[in-house]
Formats: sequence, structure tokens, C-alpha cells
Amino acid sequence: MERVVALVDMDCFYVQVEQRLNPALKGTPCAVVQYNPWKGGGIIAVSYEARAHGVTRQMRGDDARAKCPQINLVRVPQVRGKADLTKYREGGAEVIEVLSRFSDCVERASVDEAYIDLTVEVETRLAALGGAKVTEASLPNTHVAGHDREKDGKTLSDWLETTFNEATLEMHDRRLAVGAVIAEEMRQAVYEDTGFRCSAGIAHNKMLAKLACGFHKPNKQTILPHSQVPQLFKSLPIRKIRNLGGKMGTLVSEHLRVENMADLLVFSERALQQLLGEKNGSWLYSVCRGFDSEPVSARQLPKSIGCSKNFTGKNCLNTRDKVKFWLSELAKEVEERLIKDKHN
Ligand code: TTP
Repeated sequence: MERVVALVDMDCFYVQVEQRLNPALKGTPCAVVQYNPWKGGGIIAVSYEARAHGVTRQMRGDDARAKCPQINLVRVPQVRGKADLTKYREGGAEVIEVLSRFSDCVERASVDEAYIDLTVEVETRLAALGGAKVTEASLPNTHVAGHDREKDGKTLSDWLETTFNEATLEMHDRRLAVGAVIAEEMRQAVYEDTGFRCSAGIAHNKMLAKLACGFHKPNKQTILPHSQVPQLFKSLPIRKIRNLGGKMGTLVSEHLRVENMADLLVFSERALQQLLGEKNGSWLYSVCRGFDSEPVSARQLPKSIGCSKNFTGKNCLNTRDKVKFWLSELAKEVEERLIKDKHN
């Protein structure tokens, strides 16, 4: 609970990339299709306006049009008979660049998602705050899990009040509040610099940050304090947790006859290890208690690949043939590295 981790996820990302290219699509029911002649191709991204009409991913283009006749369908471009995702990848890279201004530790998790370890920046800002409090004014698009006015009778403002009360000695929630202020700034910077809207989750680890991000979308962010985990996990299906959406989650649910995360609390670490092996068993034992030690690994694509060689003194390139030879050698090295990088 010493760390502060944010997960930023772009809203209906491929749609936003297309809307930026063609602003007439903004604010309209719109979807991106990977075209093939069968029923208008498969939908891979849906604007929130189209979702309101019941359009979902995986529908065929024709079915989407039947649900929402005014929908704008944009096709993914094709190059050499294959989907060309370059513009989406490049859009994602633009976002990573903006996020990297806020932390040295940014992990690009997918084309439109990144984890950011904000721990260092949070500590700096907490120190700068002195005794001052974080207020609602600096969290205009923020929710806190378990603090929904209608459902829980409590609000973000109540949470901030308790968190920054002088009698509150625990610093965990204060860290999250400051992390959320930084996340608001990051999301604003992403919007200003790229035109893209995104959502975020703020928590003490990657698993909780990812979970929280999905609670309020689009263009919103959610803090998930550790103290909310027990209540939340009582009714949270196991498949909703990162890494438990597939085979491992099904194995756990079926073998242990459990449905929700909190149902796992009765099992010993040994029992979970017997089912899943040592590593995954221990991981699940921690995760169902709201802990996840996986670090955010600063992993971003290099900005450029190049190679060079100094030709000093008697090694200077004094003939056309020498220049040609060395240019060719350096070019081969760059080629090899580019190919290797592509496969990494
Ligand atoms: P997601 O982040 O899963 O979804 P999204 O950004 O479209 O919508 P949301 O606001 O709910 O997060 O996926 C990111 C992009 O990846 C999406 O815009 C299109 C692409 N994608 C596919 O091409 N195929 C798929 O099966 C999925 C899940 C996504």
C-alpha cells in the first residue's frame, strides 16, 4: 500500500482516432469495422453515442445499422490485403509520450492502455502540500469506489474530509487522493496535446487500478481505496479481475465452486497453490485480499534506432569505395535491429 499506480485507458480508442481525422464524426453514433463482405464486416470499436443505441463490439456492420440506422461506419484501412493498424498504434504512442512527462515509470500495456507508477511524484507533492488538503475542486471528474451519493449515501467530498482529517494518521488514502489529482492533470494534458479522451483508475497496485478504471467511463476516473476492497469483492465475479478472465478464472470457479472474489478468502495459500501451482496460487491468495506486488515496468518503445562509427585519424573514409562499404555495413546493422525490434 506504499505505491500509487494509475491505469489510463483511452475511451473507444479506434473511434476517437477516426474522429480526429474526420471531425464531422465527433459526437455521432459511430463504429470502426474491420471490413469483409460478410454482413458488412466485424465491429471492433463503438462510440458511446452508438452504445446508447445498443450497438456492441463483435456485431456485424449490417446488424449495427439495423439497430441504429444513422450510424457512421468507418473501415480499418487495408495494405497488401491486411488490416493496417499504423494510425491507431501511432495515436497510442502519442498518448504514451504525454504520460511520460508525469512519471519515469510508464508501462505501455496495450495499444490504448498504460500503467503509470506515480509513487515518487505523489511523495514530492505530499511534501509540498504541507498540511493543506486536496479538495473536490482539483478532482472534477473523479469518483471514489463506495462513495456514490445515491447508492452509498456518501460522496467524494466526505471521503476527502475523512482522508485529510488531522486525526487520520494513515497516509494511504492521502497518497491516492494526490495520485488522483495527478491523474486529472495527465488526462487533461492528453486531451490538450492529442485531442483524445481517456479514463483512469487510481489504486495501490496494477490489479486494483485496472479494475477501478472500468467503474466510470468515458472521460472519468475512479479511486479505489484499499478499505473498499472487502465490500467490493463480496459481489465481484472472479472473471472481472485481470488475468482471471480466461482459463485460469474458469478453473478457479469450477474447481473451488466459487463465484465472487471474496469467496476465495476461505482457502489457504497451500490449497490455492495445489490447484494453480506455487506462483499463481500465491498470487491469487494475495489478489483476493486486494494485494498485488507486480511492479509497473518502465517499458516503452524506443523513439529511434540508429548506429554509428567514428572514423578518426588514419581510419578516415578517404575514398568513395570506403564510404559505400561502411554505409552498407551500418545500414545492414540497422536493418537487423529493426527486424529484431519488430519481433520483440
Ligand atoms: P478497448 O480498450 O478494449 O476498448 P475501447 O477503447 O474501444 O472502448 P472502451 O471505451 O470501452 O475502453 O480496446 C482498444 C482498441 O483496441 C479498440 O478501440 C479497438 C481495438 N480492439 C480490437 O481491434 N479488437 C478487440 O477485440 C478489442 C477488445 C479491441
